[in-house]
Amino acid sequence: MKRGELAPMRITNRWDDQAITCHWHGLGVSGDLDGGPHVTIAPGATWAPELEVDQPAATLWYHSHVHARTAEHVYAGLAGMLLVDDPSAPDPGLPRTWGVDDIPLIIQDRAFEEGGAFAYANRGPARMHGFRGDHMLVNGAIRPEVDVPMGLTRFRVLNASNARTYTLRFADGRTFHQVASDGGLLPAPVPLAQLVLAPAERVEVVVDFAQGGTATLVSEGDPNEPPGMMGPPGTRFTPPPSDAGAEGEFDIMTFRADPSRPAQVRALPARLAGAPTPPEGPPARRREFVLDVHGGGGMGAMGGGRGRGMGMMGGGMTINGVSMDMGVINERVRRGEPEVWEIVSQDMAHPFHVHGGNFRVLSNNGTPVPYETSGLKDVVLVDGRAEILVRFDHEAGPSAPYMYHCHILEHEDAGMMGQFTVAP
Ligand SMILES: [Cu+2]
Repeated sequence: MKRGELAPMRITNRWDDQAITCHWHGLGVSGDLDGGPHVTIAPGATWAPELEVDQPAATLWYHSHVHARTAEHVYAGLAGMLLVDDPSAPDPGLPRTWGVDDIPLIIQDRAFEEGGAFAYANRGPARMHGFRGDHMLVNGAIRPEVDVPMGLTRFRVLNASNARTYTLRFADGRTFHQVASDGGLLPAPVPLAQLVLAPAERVEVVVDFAQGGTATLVSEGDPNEPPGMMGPPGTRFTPPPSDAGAEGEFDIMTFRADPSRPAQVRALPARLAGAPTPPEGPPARRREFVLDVHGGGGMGAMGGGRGRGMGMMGGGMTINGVSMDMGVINERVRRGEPEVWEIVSQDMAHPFHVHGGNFRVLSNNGTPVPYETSGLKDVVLVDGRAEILVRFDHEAGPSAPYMYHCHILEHEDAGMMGQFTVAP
């Protein structure tokens, strides 16, 4: 999509037995166009919204968002990457030849049945901790290899996994530069040796392959994954071997610098045009959101039996003590008014996502988060407490409200989600 255009979309549901939705994750549009749980597309039906695109260039995505079915839908494949370009912004000088030195990487973990179909079971530990597969897929291929030019390559990385948080780095330890986060370009490239990418987060990074050879992208294990949980019951876990060899580390994919492909871009720009620090007005209000996997008291009555029994209890996960109810508006927000939201994660880290616009992360566990390294976000991984500065420029009425929720999809489906309206 291009900034300034009215993008006509057509989404047809070819499933014959269940409704879907199409949520534009990260796109600033009103609630009726947002594709949340209320905007369902019946089997055989077509949804044709016109989306007014007015935001900086960014790497976004889209996915089905039916309440209590999102994990199953995204796992089955109802997700994709969505790019917004901004023709009115100055060219930042980054690699931009699509498929050559500007490459999308949609990272997902999957488990397979014997016949090759995706295996999925939302029960037991997967219900409590989220589902993790034992194979790494990038753009739908298992641990692929890709040839890149002998220069700078830009990767637009989306963690489209249901639950797995990655800590990404290269096996050879090379430094790379982050140039964008969820909401678009950072003010300047940020050098990194590794980065954490929680479910639904995006980063754009630039990697230098001028030295030639190969580089393998690896991840550390997920701190949210309970010990011994390696894929669903009944599937064989075959841990992918890693070049790096560290405990819990695994390969994601390999890049090969191709001497026959000359570099298109050799030098990283010092500044990235178009992302000044947004003004920070005084917040009109503070709200607190407490994310709880144990539900509204049910597990407490069981003596705090953590990690077991959620499925048997049938209890919901909660935000501020209540599970998602399609008929209840949990918060009412005024359009254009900055607010500070404090997100509290108990027991494990939760990636908190807000519909309707970007936010800034102000602090994480009391430590200020500089805008220069974080940029505009729509997902923040919270392990403890985080403060975010939100402001909504579009409206969402009670018939199609915005959502805030944990983006571990099994948590979202179990009720760790709430609804809010935005009105003048
Ligand atoms: Cu969660």
